[in-house]
Amino acid sequence: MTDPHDFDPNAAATGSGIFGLPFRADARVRILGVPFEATTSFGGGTHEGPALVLEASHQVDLLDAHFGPVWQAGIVLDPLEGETSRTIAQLDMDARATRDVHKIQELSVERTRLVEDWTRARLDDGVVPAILGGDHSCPLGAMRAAARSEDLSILHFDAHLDLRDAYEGVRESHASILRNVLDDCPRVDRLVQLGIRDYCEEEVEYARAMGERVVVHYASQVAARRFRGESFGEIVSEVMGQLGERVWISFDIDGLDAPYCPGTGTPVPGGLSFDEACFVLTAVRESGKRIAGFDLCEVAGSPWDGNVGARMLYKLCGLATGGTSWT
Ligand SMILES: [Mn+2]
Repeated sequence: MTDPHDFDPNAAATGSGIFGLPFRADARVRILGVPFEATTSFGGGTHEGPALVLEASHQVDLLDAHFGPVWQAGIVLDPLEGETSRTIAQLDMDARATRDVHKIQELSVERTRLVEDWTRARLDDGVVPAILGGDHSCPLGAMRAAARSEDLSILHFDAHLDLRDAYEGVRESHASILRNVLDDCPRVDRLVQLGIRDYCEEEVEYARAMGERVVVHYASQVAARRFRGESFGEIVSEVMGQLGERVWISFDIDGLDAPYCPGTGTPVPGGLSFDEACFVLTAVRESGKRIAGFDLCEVAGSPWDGNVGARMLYKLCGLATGGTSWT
């Protein structure tokens, strides 16, 4: 195959690229694997997330149920042995080898700088940047780059608020990511959180103190509204109204119910089903919002975890490129 546009989407995946796709210089989505998990508190393995998702991606059928032939837009995962991912992998190894929180923080800051530089270059190129973690501290630099000169709303799927001031002494922790984004990025006008069901007092108070800038849809409240007869569609319409016109999607896989992500660092029962999460993504598309970029984090463990992660990644690519269903 010489011209990557001649790619046959009906054949079994043969290429080694993500989703079995050939490399395309004109790909509209560029993904950076960030194999970093220095601050994962319980259950390791998220530094292997990019490799796990890459391997599982070869079994994803390319005509997506919600977003159609997403592959046509071109999706490229920067090589995991490429310079940026390799440097980050080394930082991750150094960070996991030490118990010194100052050292972990220092290495995390360097990781964030690399991610920020990479993302800024992709935005300058006019392609959609995507971060594939790694733990949820990984996309901080990406959101900073995306919110540098334009307003940005963040749609955040997670079991956790991730609004801690610092966690285990490390500012750039997975449990502090959204607080860091709010602190570092004045142009982030809105944070809307879904799937939330595991948090501490400090975080709930912080979210409240943020006023309209932070909207939390606690899973328990969403469930109660549905039990009383409101439809999920009505609730999702409300969520769309809370987001600005330009959106970053930050997707911690543990926003999904635990059976979809048993190997993730901190699985929590309850939360979104796969179908519900897909419904939210299609609502974002239908609302006509612009996707600035996205991240998918905390995928770890078994081939099943990789499978779910790869399928969600493909849908996120579909949303980012405006794909629509064929059925
Ligand atoms: Mn989480």
